[in-house]
Amino acid sequence: MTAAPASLIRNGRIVTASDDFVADILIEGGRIQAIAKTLSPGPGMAVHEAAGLLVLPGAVDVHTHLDSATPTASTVDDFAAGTRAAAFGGTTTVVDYCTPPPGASLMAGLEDWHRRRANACVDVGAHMIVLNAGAETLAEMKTLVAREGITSFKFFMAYPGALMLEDGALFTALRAAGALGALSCVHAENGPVIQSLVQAALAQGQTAPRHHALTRPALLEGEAAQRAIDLAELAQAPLYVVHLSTAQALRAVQRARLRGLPVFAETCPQYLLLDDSVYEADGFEGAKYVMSPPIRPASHGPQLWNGLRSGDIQTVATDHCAFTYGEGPEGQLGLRHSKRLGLAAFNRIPNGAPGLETRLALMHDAAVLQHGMSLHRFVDLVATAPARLFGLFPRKGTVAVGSDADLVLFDPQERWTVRATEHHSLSDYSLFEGRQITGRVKKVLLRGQCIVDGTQWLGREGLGQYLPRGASGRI
Ligand code: DUC
Ligand code: ZN
Ligand code: ZN
Repeated sequence: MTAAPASLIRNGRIVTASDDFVADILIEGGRIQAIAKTLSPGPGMAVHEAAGLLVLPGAVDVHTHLDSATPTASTVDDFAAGTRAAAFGGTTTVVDYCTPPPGASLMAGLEDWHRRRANACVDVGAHMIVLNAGAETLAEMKTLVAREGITSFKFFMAYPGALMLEDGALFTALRAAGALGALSCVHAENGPVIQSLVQAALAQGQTAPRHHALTRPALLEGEAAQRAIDLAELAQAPLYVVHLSTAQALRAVQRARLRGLPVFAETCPQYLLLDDSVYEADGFEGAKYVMSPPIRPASHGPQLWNGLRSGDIQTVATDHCAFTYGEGPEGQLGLRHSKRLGLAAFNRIPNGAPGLETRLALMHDAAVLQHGMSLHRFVDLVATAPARLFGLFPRKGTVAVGSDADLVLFDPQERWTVRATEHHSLSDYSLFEGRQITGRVKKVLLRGQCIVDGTQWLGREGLGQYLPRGASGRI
């Protein structure tokens, strides 16, 4: 694959997790070749004028489900659509969850994932979801780390009978991952108790979307997070709690970190910016917000912001797991991607929502402008820390000589309004519809190639490369 021609970014304000200065950036061979106060373009070299703009590292989203079959439906964004949406939102690296089909080996699941990711428009890595802890699976985990550059695994404590590992298997898998130096990602919700609450709700005829949230109480995330932490400590496994949404789970993480345990946490914009009043919407509208964990009561958000401030939560990812609310224009996308699968009962509503395109701008607006965080912390949350934790730093997640020239030219002052009709996901709604945001992605470079220029798409399917990842870095 040939690298993009040499180019120059001139006069941008470069902001990384640690630095903030105005300079020029010379790009050659897809990498950053030089950063200096003034650099001269070579003959015919493309020059991107960045005066007045921030130059940020391409954002890194370490939690997506593209072209993925879930127990109830298939996500609507394939790698082409999902990563195009990512690019428009300033995300140039995605680490996606590979779910092996039921009964398939991890290697077969990975092969299938590689086939599906071949049309990605930005660079992609994979985490592997582990559905059992049998000897063959444990042996495959070893091969994935050593040979395939897959250095993180996800274990579910929810969805009994489908995705869940019961505690003994979870402990075995954690121990194996820890011994391999891999990072264990955990979906922390108590699946069996949720199942009991769901059955009780349905037996009483409670079928509306809001019962999704009512049957997955915050306590059950806190309980599972603490259990996962305890099991990981015993198993000597570094742990990463994905999509953390509650004060209880955060307290469990904080207690562990105070004791010096290698426990990390991720949250998502929807848990920081929305509250459970979304489920009071008319009719079936609440289905748009059906995800697991659900959107929580308003008291949790401020505590999650405190967790970001204190550093107990290190990353903000999207959990982009997009479905449609309708069935696409003239029904062309069909029911298999649609929230409407759950019209009759909330437990049949596909779990998940889109988010890839809005994360960077939302977090700039919310973290920097509304919560007074530094630009450095913002960059760390959406790019640097995820790159470090998932073995991609310093190739990704920073602006430095030798790093991939994945760069976002960002106007910190432009005001705009989120409209699903203008986004690039195949989903037909946004969790943040109508929200006014200050700060907008203007240009995006992937390994030196300009793939987004304003509203213009200059990228292409298949441009994204597979990212074998190294060992998780500690932060
Ligand atoms: N967990 C995820 O991480 N994504 C979608 C649904 C779920 O349960
Ligand atoms: Zn999950
Ligand atoms: Zn997810």
